[in-house]
Amino acid sequence: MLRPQDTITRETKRLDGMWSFTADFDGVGRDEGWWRSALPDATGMPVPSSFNDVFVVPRLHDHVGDVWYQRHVFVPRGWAGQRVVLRFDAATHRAVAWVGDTQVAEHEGGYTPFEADITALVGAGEELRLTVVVNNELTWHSIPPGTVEVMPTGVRRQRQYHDFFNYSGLHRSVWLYSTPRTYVDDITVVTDFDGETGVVGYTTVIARPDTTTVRVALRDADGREVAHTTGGGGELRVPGPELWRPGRGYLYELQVDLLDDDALVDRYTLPVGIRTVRVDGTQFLVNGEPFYFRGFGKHEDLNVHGRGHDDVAMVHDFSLLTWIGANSFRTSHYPYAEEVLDHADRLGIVVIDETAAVGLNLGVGAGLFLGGPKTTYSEETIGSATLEAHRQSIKELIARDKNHPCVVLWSLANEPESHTQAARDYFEPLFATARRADPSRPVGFVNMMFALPDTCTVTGLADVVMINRYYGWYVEPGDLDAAERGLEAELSAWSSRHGKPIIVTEYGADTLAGLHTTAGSLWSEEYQMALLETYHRVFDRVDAVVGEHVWNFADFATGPSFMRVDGNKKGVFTRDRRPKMAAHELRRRWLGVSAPDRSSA
Ligand code: BDP
Repeated sequence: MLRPQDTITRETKRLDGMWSFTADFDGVGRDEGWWRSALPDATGMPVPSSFNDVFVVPRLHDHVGDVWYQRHVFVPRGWAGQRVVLRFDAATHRAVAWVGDTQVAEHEGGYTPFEADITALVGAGEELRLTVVVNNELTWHSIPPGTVEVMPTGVRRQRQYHDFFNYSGLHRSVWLYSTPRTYVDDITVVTDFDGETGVVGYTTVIARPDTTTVRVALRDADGREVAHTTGGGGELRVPGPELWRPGRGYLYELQVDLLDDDALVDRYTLPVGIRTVRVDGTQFLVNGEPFYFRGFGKHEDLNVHGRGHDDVAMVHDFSLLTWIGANSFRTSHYPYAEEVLDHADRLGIVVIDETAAVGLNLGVGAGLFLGGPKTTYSEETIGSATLEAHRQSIKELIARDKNHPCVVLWSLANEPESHTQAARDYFEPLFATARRADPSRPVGFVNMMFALPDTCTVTGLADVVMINRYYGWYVEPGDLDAAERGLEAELSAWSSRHGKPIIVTEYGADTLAGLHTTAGSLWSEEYQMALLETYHRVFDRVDAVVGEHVWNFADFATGPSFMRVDGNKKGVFTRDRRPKMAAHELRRRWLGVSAPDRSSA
């Protein structure tokens, strides 16, 4: 799905800023038709943001149900004769949108975009009323799953099976944009090499092709044309290309022109990085060279903003990644804003792109903390309806992110139950869906400790082994000798049993910034540092390990739990992005800079 874009034939209007907002505490808005007029008791709400933490209202912080957003917008006069589209970059977790009195869109899934062609409903120069209801309830049929409990007081409470706060709302930009009536609807680019020549394969989808022809041109970063051709699909060949490499995100620009005779009908431009990704034995190859992942699992999480996208915070996070010497991260545990992937493309930061399928494991959530059902895969829990939502989330993720050179690997789920035949049956069709949607990238999922090398039924479907391990924390807490032995034994077993590259996608320890102890006890900065050092010694001894992603980049908000003190504290940075001691240790390991260091490197 192409992003809105300004070109000679297209225009965008970003609808960010203050919207009218009402939380529907009584759940009456849909019956009362709130989209038909001004929202009752409305207040101002900034978009994008999570609605939860902007106000100091506990009831809103914990609200489970519908919230309503509304604003008026003018369709520019200059858009006469154009196609007009309304686009939401994300509405977490589902939404219905109206233009005036007419419903125009309905979407399930909180982290992928959706849009509606509203040309027939609006005229250029007219003002329209835009209303959207966003619902944040997690059920057995949603990705991620959860259950909603109605308390004796009538208050609805969300039970969830994942370890981060259920931030909700319009988390990303909303757009009105124009295209010509005949337009470029989609582009897919896959790059390869033929000897010293870069090959940019492309296909296009043209809406209402009529008598049009497609002309494509590829320009280098200085704007010089390096190749061109015509046709709805084909190949561009680039002798001696500048490659997109980890650490150096060189981007070409593909210009797709739609022509009627010689007249330009539509134009869309796409950044293109020429690179390959392949798994060979226990190696993960980028451009044919072994790549080692250094970095983090992250969250889109910030004080007050919640999960609302913010360019300032994003650029700062990337700056910290560079400072510490990270070359990659995982979009744990949901697709991140498209701006994030654009920036990773530009900087050459490698991304493991994950769906929002987290918590498909009742052995952990229900068994340990929540009570309730313990059979993960069943029609009463994670069943065929969940599978359909999951399949759709994979398709939408790949449709959105397929052209980003930074994305090298799809992660279909985080820590699902994966030691049973039911798990294998559930995941087989999902791997097939991902491979059909994108034959060019490796596919995997993130394994948790209940499924070991000889009992995991799903790893056989994956190209890489991604595992989260907490030796020295949840397992053998405080005993780093035992942790070292346990981790090494397990990694060696994964290596000999599966012969695939291993990325340790999570390892870490909760750490209270400022807590120092000579004994290096749990929760201290000393312990976090010692634990990371222990893991690193082991990683360096196991050849098949091709990546280390510390959990987590920064401290983040969670739901209430006796295991959490004001959120999850496994960050190497605090929530306001100050380094803990371990950050200096990572910088030493990843960049060779001795800690602490005051140079501007
Ligand atoms: C892992 C989960 C992650 C949690 C982490 C933790 O993948 O979402 O935040 O554990 O417990 O199991 O800190």
